[in-house]
Amino acid sequence: MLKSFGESLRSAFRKIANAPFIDRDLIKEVTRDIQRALISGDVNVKLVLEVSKQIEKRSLEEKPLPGMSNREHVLKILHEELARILGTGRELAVKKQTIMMVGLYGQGKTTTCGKLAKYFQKKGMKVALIAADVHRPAAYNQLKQIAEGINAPVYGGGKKAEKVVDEGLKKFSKYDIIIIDTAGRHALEDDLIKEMKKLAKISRPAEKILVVDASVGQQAGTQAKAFNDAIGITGVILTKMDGTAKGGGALSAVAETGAPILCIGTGERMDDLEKFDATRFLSRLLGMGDLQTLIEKAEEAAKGKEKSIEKTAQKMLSGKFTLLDMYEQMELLSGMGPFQKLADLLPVGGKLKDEDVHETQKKLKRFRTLMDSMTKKELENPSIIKASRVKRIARGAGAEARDVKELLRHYNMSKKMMKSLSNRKMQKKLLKQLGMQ
Ligand SMILES: Nc1nc2c(ncn2[C@@H]2O[C@H](COP(=O)(O)OP(=O)(O)O)[C@@H](O)[C@H]2O)c(=O)[nH]1
Ligand SMILES: [Mg+2]
Repeated sequence: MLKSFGESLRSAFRKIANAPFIDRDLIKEVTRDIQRALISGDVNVKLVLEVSKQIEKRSLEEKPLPGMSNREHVLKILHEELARILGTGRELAVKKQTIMMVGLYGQGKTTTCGKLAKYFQKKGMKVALIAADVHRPAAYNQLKQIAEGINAPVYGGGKKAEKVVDEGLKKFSKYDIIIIDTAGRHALEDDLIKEMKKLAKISRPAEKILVVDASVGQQAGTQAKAFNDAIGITGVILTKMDGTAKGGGALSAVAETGAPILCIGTGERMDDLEKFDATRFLSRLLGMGDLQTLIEKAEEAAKGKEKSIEKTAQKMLSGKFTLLDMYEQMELLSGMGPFQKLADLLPVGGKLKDEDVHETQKKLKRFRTLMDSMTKKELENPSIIKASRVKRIARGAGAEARDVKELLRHYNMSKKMMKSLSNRKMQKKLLKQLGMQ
């Protein structure tokens, strides 16, 4: 009999999994997995906390779409929240304009200058390059080599960045697109920022693009903020997405500046520049594997809940009933809307309407505190709790003696009910009410 009872509960639980009700524990667990996935993808911790808080809130407040399980519901919200921060990206306008590239050393600025030049050439634009990284002689040579490969003119070689830019702009005034490659530093330094500001003032670029290596990670947000504060970033290009990095730093950079991702670099060749696809980016960031684990974990959490329903049901029928059982039962009932049928039979809950659920949850909190200051013996056999123990428990929980008495009254009532359930007639009634007989 118990087995079939368990089976019926299981199938009921499957229904619950699809019911318009979200279990708080499940969401907490899923949210924790999401946090783990995002942090391992290099997303800024503060941002992760913000996002997960929002996911938790929305998951609890919003009802899943019809036909959508709770798990899918939470995942959908996760996707929406991340997409909201990330945006859908923006395509660079094909028009006459000056573009200034900024970023720290080695992020891929010079390479991306060449890629962008080629991209605009393919759109039929006349493109020229200016090498404003005057601090390293090799930088000019590097850009020259890249420019040769794509047949674009380049101006550079001077000692002062402002002068080079000024002269370059004049020289290329007939060109459609002028791309300015600037110097980077190993870290954000004052003179780098000053130089950026001067160059932006001289060239008045329509686009000020921050180039960020996908593996930069949490630092990306800090970098982006500094450049944005100095010159105002209009877009982000994420490079080295052909590597193993998940690019979570980009999420932080975008969140910090509000500037959209323009495209992504996927290799060292001049053709390795791709359109940004937010959904693809997000599934990479979370990892399909991670998403899979997330779903599996959520299912396991569901199974755990199912087991506890089964256990409680078995105890109900066996007549053995401790304070902990009562607590578990209340917890179950206040968190399980569709279990109203079972609730009808329990003295603790009766019919749990929304306001009752709220009341029960409040009571649960109170009871939990009281039970925390009880000994194992007292929890298992509350009949030993006499006046002196009542006083001690109340004191330990920072409560009044009458609170302990209320808990005991509640327990005794529940226990009586459980006892009566253990006779055959009541069992039959229970099963009938649960639609199992
Ligand atoms: N795999 C890969 N390497 C890249 C990409 N973009 C740039 N690189 C490499 O990164 C290194 C630094 O690039 P560079 O353009 O000199 O960076 P800069 O210091 O910011 O100008 C070079 O070896 C590039 O070939 C990319 O999208 N994928
Ligand atoms: Mg460079």
